[in-house]
Amino acid sequence: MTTSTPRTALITGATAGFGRAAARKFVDAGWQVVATGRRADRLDALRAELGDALHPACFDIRDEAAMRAALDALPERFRSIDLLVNNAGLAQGTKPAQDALLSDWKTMIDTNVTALVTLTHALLPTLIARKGAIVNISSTAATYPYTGGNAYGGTKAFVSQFSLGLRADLHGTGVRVTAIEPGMAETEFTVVRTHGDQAASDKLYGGANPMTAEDIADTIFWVASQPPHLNVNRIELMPTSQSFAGFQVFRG
Ligand code: NDP
Ligand code: 8X3
Repeated sequence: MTTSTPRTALITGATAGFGRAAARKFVDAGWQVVATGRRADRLDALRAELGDALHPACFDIRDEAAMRAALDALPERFRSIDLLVNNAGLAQGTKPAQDALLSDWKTMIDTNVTALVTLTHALLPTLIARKGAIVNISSTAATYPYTGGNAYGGTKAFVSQFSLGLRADLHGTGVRVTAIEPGMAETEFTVVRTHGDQAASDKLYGGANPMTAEDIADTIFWVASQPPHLNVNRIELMPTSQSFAGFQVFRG
């Protein structure tokens, strides 16, 4: 009988939404998963649900020292990371730039950009050694501006361009890099964006038949399941109910 060593994914933001659905998907498919997030109770519940193929790592991704301590504390069998899924992220606020809170902008940049590059930088040696892969969760907001999208769209444009830049730099290493750019998907995203307004979230998604967390988890898993000679550079996906509108014109 032969036994193969399971591959290991580190998935950030695994306490909700895409990240939690992805953790379930990968463990169900035989992977080991390091699942991160701030909510320890959610991570503990996921560990109870998925068993010892899941290692919970509880830290605020903006706290570099906590991130490094969590990586240093990984049990031996979870240290050989083959796949980094940079998923943790958020939008904060829906107001136009002139009415937005600077603190919201800084939270988005610290989480969606600074933390993402810090973790990626820390794991690059391991990923190169293992000819691994990076999947970065960007957004349609990276490409299509909308009112109130300001700094959020800026952070996601960074994620998409950073992904392409990583591809260029990692040329010849065997490390694959993908940016996934989803449109509207129902998760806790809008409750977080509105600082806790569940009614606003229900209104946004109500009747729209949005994508689900599982749709995105399936996409992440499909990307990770491609053969080593094939790199998916970027994927943009939307619910069928969502499309594009025109430019706005101000007449004074
Ligand atoms: P959720 O709010 O459901 O999940 C976000 C996850 O990110 C949670 O697990 C949360 O964990 C984690 N997270 C946020 N801030 C931090 C932090 N400071 N430290 C550690 N973890 C953090 O949203 P989604 O699943 O929808 O979002 C996942 C990603 O997908 C994000 O990058 C988002 O921008 C992107 N996206 C979402 C879309 C959507 O329509 N839903 C569309 C396109 C992109 P915790 O709170 O426990 O720390
Ligand atoms: C989330 C999608 O359209 O709310 O990244 O920006 S959107």
